[in-house]
Amino acid sequence: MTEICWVAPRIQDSKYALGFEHARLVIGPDMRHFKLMKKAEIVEVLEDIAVLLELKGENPFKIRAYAAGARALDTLEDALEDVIAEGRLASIKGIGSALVDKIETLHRTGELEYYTKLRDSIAPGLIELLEIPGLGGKKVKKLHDALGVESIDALKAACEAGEVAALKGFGRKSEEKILSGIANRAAYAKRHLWWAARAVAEPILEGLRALPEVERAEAAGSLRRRKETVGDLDFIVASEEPAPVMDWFVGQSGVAEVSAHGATKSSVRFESGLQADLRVVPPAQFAFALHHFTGSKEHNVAMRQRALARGYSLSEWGIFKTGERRVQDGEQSLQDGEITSEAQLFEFLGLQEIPPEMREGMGELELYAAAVKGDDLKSVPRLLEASQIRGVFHNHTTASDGQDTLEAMATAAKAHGWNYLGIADHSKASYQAKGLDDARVFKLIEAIRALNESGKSAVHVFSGIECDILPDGSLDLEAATLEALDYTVMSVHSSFTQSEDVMTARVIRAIEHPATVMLGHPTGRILLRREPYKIDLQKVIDAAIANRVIIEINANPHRLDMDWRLWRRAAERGLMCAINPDAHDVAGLAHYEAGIHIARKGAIPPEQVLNCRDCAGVARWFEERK
Ligand code: DGT
Ligand code: CA
Ligand code: CA
Ligand code: ZN
Repeated sequence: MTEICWVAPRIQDSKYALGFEHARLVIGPDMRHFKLMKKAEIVEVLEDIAVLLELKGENPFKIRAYAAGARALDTLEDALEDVIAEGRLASIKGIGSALVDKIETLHRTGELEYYTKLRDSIAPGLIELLEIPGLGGKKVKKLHDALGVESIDALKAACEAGEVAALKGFGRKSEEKILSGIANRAAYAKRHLWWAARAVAEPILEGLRALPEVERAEAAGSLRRRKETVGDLDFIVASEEPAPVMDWFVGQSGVAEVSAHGATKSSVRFESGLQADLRVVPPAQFAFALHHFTGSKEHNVAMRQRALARGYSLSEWGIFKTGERRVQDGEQSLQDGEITSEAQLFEFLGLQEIPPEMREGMGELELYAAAVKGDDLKSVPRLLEASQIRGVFHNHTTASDGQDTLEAMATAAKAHGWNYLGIADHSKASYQAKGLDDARVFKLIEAIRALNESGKSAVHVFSGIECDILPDGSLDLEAATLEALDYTVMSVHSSFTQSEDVMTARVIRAIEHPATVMLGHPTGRILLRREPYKIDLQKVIDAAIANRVIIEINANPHRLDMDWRLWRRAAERGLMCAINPDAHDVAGLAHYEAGIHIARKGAIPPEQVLNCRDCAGVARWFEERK
């Protein structure tokens, strides 16, 4: 369960943050901490119960009652509070009498004894097996009954012995799938979402900075470079008195294990599995240590080579004339002689300051070198800033599987300081997400028009749709419907296992449709959970550029595709991007920040980010596309 516990509370709401296609068992102690449980969380508990009952081999009617109850609750149009307050829960189709009490209890207290007891009655190893893609309650029960499998290790051994392939209802293919699921799970468990890691790092950083002995404290490593996933946290502190800082660090609440407690270096592991390193250095070394431990390794190698070529050796301790002590003053161009900041270190080596996001050893030194002389400032990337964002696209409302209304989302957009908000609910093929058919799209367009004209919305709302790209590449809605919207986002939500050729042709066909404005989450990856589907992204990028289609940066911290590694080249070739939080509630809008990090890592110039345009500029882009 490591990865689940890991997800910060704001994105804990799993499948709702991700879209229905990621429905997946989420059983965690976190559930118990909620008071006044939200509808989405109750749906998850009911779904969990159905799976657990399956695993126990209970009566199918009972199982179906929970599954049906979950579905009925999920598609409930009215607010759950109201339905409960008016005593209408029992009258809702699909919610049996046995469920009414349980739903009310969950809603009121966030707890359900029946659920807790059920979970506790099952071996934890079996519950863990449910995390492997493709294994539901029924299959886990079969594996347990037939092979006595009760842990992931045992399942792996059974697969390797060919016992699973021989089982009725499994076969060689599903054995392979289970094995790759187990391998992925092990790799995923080693890393953590950036968003979740940041939530852990922030209070630690605040705690360190509040210590009287601490002069400066920063989080370095991949967290500072804003990588999409983080292996461990790296804190660097400047202090003359390391001992009390170390003691505070290893004594923090939540520390499960102290792996090292040294004079200047300590390492801890939190209950969630995330580890953190702390290094305390004398203030004069801080800039060097911060730079070194920010990395990346590849960036450091390039920096060291540059220093060597100039007759210096660079390390976390400082910069020395080869064979001598640390550079203090004299021939150096530094005003005050000392290097006390990263900017000065870069300048000393003839570089503009390289932002941490760009320090991935992908040629950044060349990009930031010439500019110091002032003759080629063009070559220094201008990275996107949060203050340049004027609105965001691709957000869901209660019209499909969002948790908040159109009006609430617009109000929240205003609170972010934006001028506009793009709505893009699901289309009908995403039936589990209550996707809209053509008629409902027209109603939504009308509702958005009315809201804009009423003057009640503080931001302008653009009407859009997240329209499914069907397996053959055709679109889920009529061309006339798509044309009536301000803009469209086309996404794949089904048939993920198509061959690379078929998937690539499918997506390109959608890109070539005249009504397509944006391509949504182009790889379907769920970080640390699901691999991208097979697709030739270079061909997709070519098609998008040729057709002036925007590729989104899906800013949901679980997705973050298209990947930043592809953006640098694609942006140079003129590809436009939009930062799309894919928010399923008002809190989800804040994820745009993770999208900014990807745009920065991808060095996408602000002119190529649609969100930097004002309302009229965005409207013009949409209009010119038609
Ligand atoms: P992570 O934790 O796997 O997400 O990635 P990082 O980049 O945070 O790596 P980590 O925590 O192993 O080390 C932090 C930084 O320390 C790393 O980015 C660069 C520096 N560093 C660590 N080991 C080496 C090394 O062997 N050579 C060089 N040049 N730098 C290193
Ligand atoms: Ca690290
Ligand atoms: Ca580390
Ligand atoms: Zn989607």
